[in-house]
Amino acid sequence: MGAFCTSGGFPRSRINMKLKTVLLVFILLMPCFGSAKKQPNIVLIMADDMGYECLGANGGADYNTPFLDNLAQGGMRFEHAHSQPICTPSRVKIMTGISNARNYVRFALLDPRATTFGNLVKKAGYKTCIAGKWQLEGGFEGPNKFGFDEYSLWQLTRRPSRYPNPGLETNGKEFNYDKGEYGPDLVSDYLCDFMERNKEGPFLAYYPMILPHWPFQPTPDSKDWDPKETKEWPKNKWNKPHFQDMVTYVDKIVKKLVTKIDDLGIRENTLVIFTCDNGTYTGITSKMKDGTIVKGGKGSMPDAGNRVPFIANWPGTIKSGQVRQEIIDFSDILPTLCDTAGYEIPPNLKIDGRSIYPLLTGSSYEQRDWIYLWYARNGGPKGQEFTRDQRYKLYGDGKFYDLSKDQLEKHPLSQHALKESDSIAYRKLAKALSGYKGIRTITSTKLPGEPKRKKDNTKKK
Ligand SMILES: [Ca+2]
Repeated sequence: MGAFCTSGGFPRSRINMKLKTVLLVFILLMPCFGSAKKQPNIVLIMADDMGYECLGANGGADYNTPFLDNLAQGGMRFEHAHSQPICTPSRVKIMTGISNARNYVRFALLDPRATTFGNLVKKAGYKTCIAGKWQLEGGFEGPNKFGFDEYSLWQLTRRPSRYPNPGLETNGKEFNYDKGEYGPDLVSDYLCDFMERNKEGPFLAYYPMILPHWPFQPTPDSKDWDPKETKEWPKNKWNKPHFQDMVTYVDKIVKKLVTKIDDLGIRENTLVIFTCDNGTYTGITSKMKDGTIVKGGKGSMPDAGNRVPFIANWPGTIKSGQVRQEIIDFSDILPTLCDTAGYEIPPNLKIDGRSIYPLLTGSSYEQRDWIYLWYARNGGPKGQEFTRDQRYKLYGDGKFYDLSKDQLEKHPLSQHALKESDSIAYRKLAKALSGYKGIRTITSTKLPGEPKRKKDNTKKK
């Protein structure tokens, strides 16, 4: 508009000069803008009840996980990653970056006062979505309050079937499916759609999978799949072949998501993490390629309960073919995601985790000497606890193990007859453990101001 060109009464030649100068500065700065690091997308996938032994890349012999094995080969695979022994404790820890000792209330609840990686990464400008299993209360608004713009979840407001013909809650509405749909297909379709709509990024897609948790029953790829099935199978029908089919389906869905990321042309700007919330169901026994037999240890403190698969893949940023021995803990995920997003965690959150972003990206990383785990399924004042490194483990009750010789923890070492190397480890872990003395201040399974609960659902068998 002419009015703009002559506003302020400047002669036209002076304005032209100014415009030229501005243009020149802009052109000079262009390369800087062009090369500015784009915030990467983050896809965090967490299987449900799929222990370390269920991954071929970890040496598992009973499962077919070709895509996950390739994903590990193309990036980083960790041999010492630890979750909590069951669902809610792990979900709370991974989402908040804080030890259960400090913020765990009870099973199937995420404290409404908690801050999650969804809340933080959103502040860094990310679009956020969660799909899969919720089981953390909070109603239709829960996922939004915890920082997720969108969701498609099982077990948010009710507990219908999760596999064939499931019921889901998607963005404030309940949906009931009855045309042979499979829950894991639906929630992963939602995530693919979310990524497509937000391919310009940055986005966070958090996928706490529904699979391969019991009930062990046919997937759409099983010979005996019945699209008319509406029930979750009772325990007496569960079997290992169906569990194996379900693990194969986990692999298939991860492939679907990563292929989608490829097709969108954003693979090199997307960090993909695959892990699991706890060990395998106790009724499943698996063989390793070296002949070792592993009994599922869900709900327990030894490795079979909380040592989990962990893969990080990011072509062009994470060097391929790495197998890492650093020990990592579920509280490390939140700071890692914040670091990836370039978001500084407010110090008042008092995170227990340590970011592994420098390790992923090949920068200098000060590895953990130990991790700490506190666990009580139903909350309350007292829990089991241990500190450990890759080899040694010391429990709060004083039991001390050398896992390199005794992974099943059958033979505690006598503290009075320790070899020098055992003794050094013992002192280190005892000192770490003493740092957590008195840390548990949550003594009730009720939230402050919460009305009397009817029946505690955790008492259900
Ligand atoms: Ca679980």
